[in-house]
Amino acid sequence: MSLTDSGSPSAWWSFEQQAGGVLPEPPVLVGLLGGDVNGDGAGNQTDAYLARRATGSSANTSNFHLDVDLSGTLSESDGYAIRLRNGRTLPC
Ligand SMILES: [Ca+2]
Ligand SMILES: [Ca+2]
Repeated sequence: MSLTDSGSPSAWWSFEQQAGGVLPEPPVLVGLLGGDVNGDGAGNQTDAYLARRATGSSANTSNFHLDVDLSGTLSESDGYAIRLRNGRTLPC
């Protein structure tokens, strides 16, 4: 399986199987957008709000997606990183 980065600010990768086996479906596209903590495909004020609301908490199984700097705690630095990505969207 190969991984191809589109090179865009948001990340779209395509996976292609190179040898052996048959993929049951057409190639899979996976979109990742830093700062899109609610997974709606856009970095916006909702993401910033979610981060701000959780500031001061420890990361756990229900809020780990808000710990964008992977520090183990939800802090202003997470909110800042999320706000930096405000306005970005995944390509359709
Ligand atoms: Ca979002
Ligand atoms: Ca953090």
